[in-house]
Amino acid sequence: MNRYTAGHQLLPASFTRRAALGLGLAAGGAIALPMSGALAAGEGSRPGDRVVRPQPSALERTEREVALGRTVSVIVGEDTDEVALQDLTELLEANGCTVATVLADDAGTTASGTRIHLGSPEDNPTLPAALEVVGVPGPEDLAADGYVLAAAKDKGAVVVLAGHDARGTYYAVQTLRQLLAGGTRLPAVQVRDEPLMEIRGAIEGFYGIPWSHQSRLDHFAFYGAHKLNTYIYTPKDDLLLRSKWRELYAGEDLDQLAELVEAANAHHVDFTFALSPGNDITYGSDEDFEATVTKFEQLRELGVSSFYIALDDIPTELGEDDAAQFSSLAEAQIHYLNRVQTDYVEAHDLAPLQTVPTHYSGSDPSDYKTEFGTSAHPEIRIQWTGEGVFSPSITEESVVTAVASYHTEHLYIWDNFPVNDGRRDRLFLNPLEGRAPTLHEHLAGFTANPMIEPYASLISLANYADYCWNPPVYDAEDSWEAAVDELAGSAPEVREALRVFTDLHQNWPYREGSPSAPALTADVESFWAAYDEGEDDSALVARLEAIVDLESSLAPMASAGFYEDTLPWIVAGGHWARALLAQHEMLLALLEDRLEDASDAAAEVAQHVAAAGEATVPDQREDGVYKEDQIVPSVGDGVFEGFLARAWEELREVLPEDPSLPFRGLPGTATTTLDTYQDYAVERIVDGDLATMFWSSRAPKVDDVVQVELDGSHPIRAVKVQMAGSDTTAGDQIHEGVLELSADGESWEEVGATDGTPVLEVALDEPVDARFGRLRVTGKNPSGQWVQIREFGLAETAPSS
Ligand code: LTM
Repeated sequence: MNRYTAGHQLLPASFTRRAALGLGLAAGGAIALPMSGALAAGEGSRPGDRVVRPQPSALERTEREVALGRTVSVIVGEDTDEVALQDLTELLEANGCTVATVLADDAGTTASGTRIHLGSPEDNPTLPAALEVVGVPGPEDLAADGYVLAAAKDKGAVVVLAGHDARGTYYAVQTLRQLLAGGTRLPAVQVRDEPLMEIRGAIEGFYGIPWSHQSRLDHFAFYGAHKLNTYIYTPKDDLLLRSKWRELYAGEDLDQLAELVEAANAHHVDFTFALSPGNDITYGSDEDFEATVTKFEQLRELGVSSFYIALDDIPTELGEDDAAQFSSLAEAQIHYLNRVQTDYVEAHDLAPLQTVPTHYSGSDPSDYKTEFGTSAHPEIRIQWTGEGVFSPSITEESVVTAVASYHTEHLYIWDNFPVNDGRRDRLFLNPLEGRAPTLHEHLAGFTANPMIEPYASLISLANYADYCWNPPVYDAEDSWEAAVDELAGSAPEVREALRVFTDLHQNWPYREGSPSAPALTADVESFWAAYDEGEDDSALVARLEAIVDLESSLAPMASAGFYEDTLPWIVAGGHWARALLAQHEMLLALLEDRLEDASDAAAEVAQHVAAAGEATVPDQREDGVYKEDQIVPSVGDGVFEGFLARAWEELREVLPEDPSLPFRGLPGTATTTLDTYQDYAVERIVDGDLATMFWSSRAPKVDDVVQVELDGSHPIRAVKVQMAGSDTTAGDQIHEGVLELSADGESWEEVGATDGTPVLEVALDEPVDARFGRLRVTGKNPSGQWVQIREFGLAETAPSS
């Protein structure tokens, strides 16, 4: 049982992610502090407990807790960070204190009640004496963003919130908030804390609907509270960043950018503006350099002091003018970047220029990387995505190699997690894993490329906050549990419901062996084990009912945005669960030999599956036009489909002619000329399981084939090929191909052709004697899309669905 759920279990089978994965409760990545009377031994953390996250680099116990009392004087210098002061005042007032702000010069005469000394050594002259009173060294030796928090009794309570700098001061207040946990008693601890990574945050760098203005504002507040300090603005489908990058912002767009910059500053988040001119820039052109700095000037006037040129996903051939001036892409790009760095960034005393190169993954040296790295101005910050575009793990070894290959001292990670622009039907709600605990020794930091759904991305961003601050102690499971609880709010039943939901979105397809809906899978497996013994197992039904209920049980979540973002998936999950509940009825009826009831229940399934297959997720493509209801939300990582397939087999055995039975191909073996991505082997297209698939690792070429061979020749009347992630949304598939049958594998008869949809289904009036069926590529895929095939079946009877 998980410590957050003690006494509140909804489901008979333990439903937490940790439990579902068979993990014990390891030491956490945060510190839960026992408070006098607040926690009984072994009870663990619950709402109101004092947990400091990200885990501080040093937190020591002191002799006794300190009560703040009702009257508090906050002593500040003239230049003490205003945001920190405002946050602190609001925090104390919300916790029931009366607060007065006292300037350092007046502290001796005016301060009364508890004295809280707030600021950095540079802005608050009362700090040295106050630090002596509380008996701790100051924050001068800490890294940027570090702080000291300590308290003592000295004719009343004295508290020091001393930042190494303004942001550190603000972070000291965030830690105080966690320590007070809604009250006015400071636990018996002192904190000396600093981040191990300098850059910690997000890069809004995905394709698809850019985040809403409100969600960005909410993100900045979340980042501030979680000590994330970076946000890079570069949504691929903001047309004024890419296709129309030379145009300036105007009207509401400009007003909103101004508000964003202000809000980011208010939460001590560095707002970086990243332009993507690479699709049509002439690197050596004075006009394009002027267009770049004119655009940057517009943002600088709004208060932006950090700029970025994104060179990812652009042509690798130089245009005519550049080809005449430069001998390589890297040379041309560096000419341009260095010019921006020296003539613009340095001229205005801005933060060093940042960039992502065109070749941004893989650690091995290449001509491009060597030229890019050795010629780049040494101050330019360079992003890298790891060994792959998506990197299941990032090891110290590959980072060290990448640092050498790019010849830079300023490498930091563009981490393509949890981004879902390549799988817009999916949510990735699994924890951040696989980043080595020592990367801070070689890197400046991480920016996560999040999902198109901003609030659904907050789970992983909380993980990044914990990881980047203190990688050696990062505990993915612990951090994940805390993030889920935070978004759910304090109600135990909502926390439980959110775990039921997140369980359905745990699979990250870019990591081999990533679990699929682990708690649901466990219940499904128990169900089948019992069924094979002629018994029912109620845990699965309880879970399915909980999934049906999610639309109402998650509505009161603390994060309303998360609920709204994920509603299409919540609703689709309900339809799947209803389909399985109907099948459960069918299976029970089969067990009890009530064949008519079984058939009736089976007839109900199709309507729920059809409802689950409706496109309800909006989308936006290169034209920048937002469209409702474009994508079918994918829920359950294929486990619902797997259950369905097995249940149909049970029905088929007893009632082989039942009209509800779906199409099923004859047994066969599969081969392909395409290369295979990870373990998405081609045999999966004939395993009868729609939850598994073949995935190519490249775009198909003309005459590539995917082929199925039967055990011998059969009179074939129907063929069905199910490509892409679902039957209703086009994606990775063979876009241009013909379906052919053959008795000998040599002479082929064309019986159908693709039409751009993911399902190719052919019913033949006259049967064709065939041992082989193949889909042969006849044209290129758009945008170099790869190929996914879930099932490829040849049958002697026409499909009924
Ligand atoms: O990863 C980089 C540097 N660029 C793009 C991203 O914009 C995109 O979001 C991800 C994930 O699809 N892949 C990229 O190549």
